[in-house]
Amino acid sequence: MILIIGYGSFGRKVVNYAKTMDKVVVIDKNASVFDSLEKVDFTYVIGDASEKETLERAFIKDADTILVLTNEYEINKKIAELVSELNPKGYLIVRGIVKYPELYSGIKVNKIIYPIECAAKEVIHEIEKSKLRRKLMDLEEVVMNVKIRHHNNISENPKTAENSENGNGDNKVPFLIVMHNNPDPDSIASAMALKRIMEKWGVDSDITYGGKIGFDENKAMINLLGVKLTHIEDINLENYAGIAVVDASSSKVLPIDTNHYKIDIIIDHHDNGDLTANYMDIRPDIGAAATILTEYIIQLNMTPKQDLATALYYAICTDTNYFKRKTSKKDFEAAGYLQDLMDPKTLEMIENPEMDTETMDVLAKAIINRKIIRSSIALSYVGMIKNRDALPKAADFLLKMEGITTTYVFGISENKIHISARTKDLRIDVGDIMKRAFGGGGHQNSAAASIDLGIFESVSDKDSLKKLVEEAIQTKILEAMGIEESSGGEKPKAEQ
Ligand SMILES: [Mn+2]
Repeated sequence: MILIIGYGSFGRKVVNYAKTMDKVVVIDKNASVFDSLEKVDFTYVIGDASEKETLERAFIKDADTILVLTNEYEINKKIAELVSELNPKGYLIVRGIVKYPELYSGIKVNKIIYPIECAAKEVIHEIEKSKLRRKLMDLEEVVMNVKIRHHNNISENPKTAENSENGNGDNKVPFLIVMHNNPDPDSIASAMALKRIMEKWGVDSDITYGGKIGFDENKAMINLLGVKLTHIEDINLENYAGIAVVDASSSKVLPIDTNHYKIDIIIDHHDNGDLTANYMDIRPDIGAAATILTEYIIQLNMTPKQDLATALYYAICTDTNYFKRKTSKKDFEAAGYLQDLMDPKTLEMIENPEMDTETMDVLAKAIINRKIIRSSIALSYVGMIKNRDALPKAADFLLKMEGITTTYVFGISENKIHISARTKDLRIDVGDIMKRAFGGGGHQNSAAASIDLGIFESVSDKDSLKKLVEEAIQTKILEAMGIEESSGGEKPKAEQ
């Protein structure tokens, strides 16, 4: 039972909510406050709650929660004292007054609430929402302006319009959404979301990318969710009136010449970008661009369909490394919202795609050919490879071996030696090692590099090539790690 003392304007509001939760008993000393009630759907007692008799009439001992809400602070204090005496186990909530922070000192009160503070916080929350609303109005305006520009282009240039009717439908679509090179789940999901938002406003868009779709998980995501992407090589940029960029704000990672093509929209969460646009929402404190787009979708009252919800959820998971990397409150909120809407079965299939036989071969070779240095470093040459994505997988895989904390896996593809490095040893920075040894790069725990095969290219004998490459790469790595080769190896064969 909830006992509420004080049926003024504030008490009344609280009673309205509380009666949906539990049985409610109300005390007020003024009988007239109950006069206006059309229907009495709670018990009330008329009397002075600072008197024991009144509280007993209101079954004080049965109350689980007691709220003291009158606006007379001295009386609230008196009541609180009496209540804590008569029902010491009840959860006691009292109305506080900012001016008298010490009012309830010495009384066992569980929670003091300040109605004005609560109202102010709610107002702040609304201000935040209005900012987002305003932002989305700006976004809509930019999108609509592109639509108009596109329409004018077609009417000014009837020849291209004709072409479009003759099967070349490209210029029927005003917007191009550009993802960064080698797009990751965050950029794919963000592009999907922006496309849906534009659709809501009646504007069509195509999604493009540069580089390639690496990783089986990303390929599975695109296939299972039916995402339509076009490679930049198959896109005629001149056909589009507007360009939007998601999950990127740096010209270095985009497949288009940003000096030549003006960007209309940038939505990103990376810092240090060099690009600008009419509409920019760049928030580096957020863990994933998908979080920003989820916020948009919620604000626009669009309930995302299962495919989009799954994509956005997976994007937030991967970009925050399942909430272990930089994750903001907003990322958790967005993921919480999406969790009810996404499809866990599809997600499971995306996260555990079937492995192709070549990747399995590379993993097998990485295990068989491994050389262990100083009992914790594994180096492995896997020979000729078709799919470079197998290297990071093999490097990850070797890291699971007992005692191994750092791995380097390398192989040859298209006249280059590719090296993938991983470590779980915090004292080792493989990003730095790859940079110093081969001019590569990456993070402390994962990095990669590629170098030209150079003079080795002329070596046609497989075994000699293996020996030469293995030796050259190993020497460079150990040198960059500051390990003297003669003292490091456990298999003498590896050191000759
Ligand atoms: Mn991202």
